[in-house]
Amino acid sequence: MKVLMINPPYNSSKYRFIGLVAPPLGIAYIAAVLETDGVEVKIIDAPAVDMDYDAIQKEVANYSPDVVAITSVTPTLPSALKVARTSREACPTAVIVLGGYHPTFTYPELLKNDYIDMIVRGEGEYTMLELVQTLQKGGDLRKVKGIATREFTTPDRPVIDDLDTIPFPARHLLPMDDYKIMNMKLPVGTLISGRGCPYQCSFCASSAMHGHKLRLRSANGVVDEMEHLVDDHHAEMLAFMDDTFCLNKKRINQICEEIKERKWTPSQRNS
Ligand code: B12
Ligand code: SF4
Repeated sequence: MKVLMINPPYNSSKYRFIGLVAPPLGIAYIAAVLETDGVEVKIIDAPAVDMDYDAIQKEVANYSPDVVAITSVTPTLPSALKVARTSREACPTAVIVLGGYHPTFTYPELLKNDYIDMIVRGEGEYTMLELVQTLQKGGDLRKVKGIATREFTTPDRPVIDDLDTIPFPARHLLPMDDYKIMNMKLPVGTLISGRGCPYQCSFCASSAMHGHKLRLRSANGVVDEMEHLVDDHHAEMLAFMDDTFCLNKKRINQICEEIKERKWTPSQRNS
């Protein structure tokens, strides 16, 4: 099976102004899990490489994937829909899947578009894996938790309890040299040390997605990933993209202790 994952174009003058281009960790996590099962995966991060709709459509036609999987938050929805529609034109046999925060909560509306076959709701790692395995074997999609089609909606998939069991995001599929923060010329690495938040600020989507709960990775696993970013991707700046990185002081201290115990600082490692 060949899966093409796409972060659709997003030309925000605000983010251009502050010089922020960050990796789409969600689809990179899903890609990593698919790869552990031998699935061939490619990622197009359109905002990072300035790819327009025509170029994406050509890539879809050339790659001829079995599944096109597109990520979307609310502001990128129009762009995600355009990528879905043009992907259908370019590769009519591919199953077109949308996932991410916006599709999770608006799937009945989105499925009115006949160029979208399926929505993955909630965390995508194991839903996509099962979905791809089921498509490959010709099994019963009604048994895959966390999806919606025009014909049926399956029960929610419980959130992943132990985040340490997921592989690191498949950054080797991303254009790592194109990411930057505040236009700085420093190679940047982003990571997530936990998911969710116990609070419920009215403007925030976190608790709707994850429940009112913060799940934390172990300090050991987080520092392993920091090492991986510095050693394998030459990151000189690390940015945590958590909703609530500082909420659990004990775990922050554990991360600091773990860094001290390993006797390194990023600057020492790069010298
Ligand atoms: C880092 C970040 C940014 C960065 C970088 C964006 C990027 N490239 O990742 C910047 C600062 C640019 C940014 C900007 C904005 N952001 Co922001 N951001 C985040 C943040 C903190 C982390 C994203 C992340 O990496 N998550 C970790 C991964 C593992 O989770 P995930 O992306 O949700 O992916 C999982 C599932 O959603 C699902 N999934 C996702 N995509 C797909 C696709 C398929 C096919 C499948 C099957 C599944 C799937 O599976 C993934 C793995 O489990 C999130 C909050 C959060 N903690 O998630 C907010 C968040 C995504 N941002 C949000 C918002 C509102 C914005 C802005 C609109 C803010 C603004 N007013 O300008 C802009 C929109 C810009 C844009 N194009 O995204 C909201 C989106 C809510 C919504 N309604 O869609 C969030 C959820 C914050 C919140 N808690 O409300 N953001
Ligand atoms: S993540 Fe931040 S904004 Fe969202 S509910 Fe928690 S504290 Fe509020």
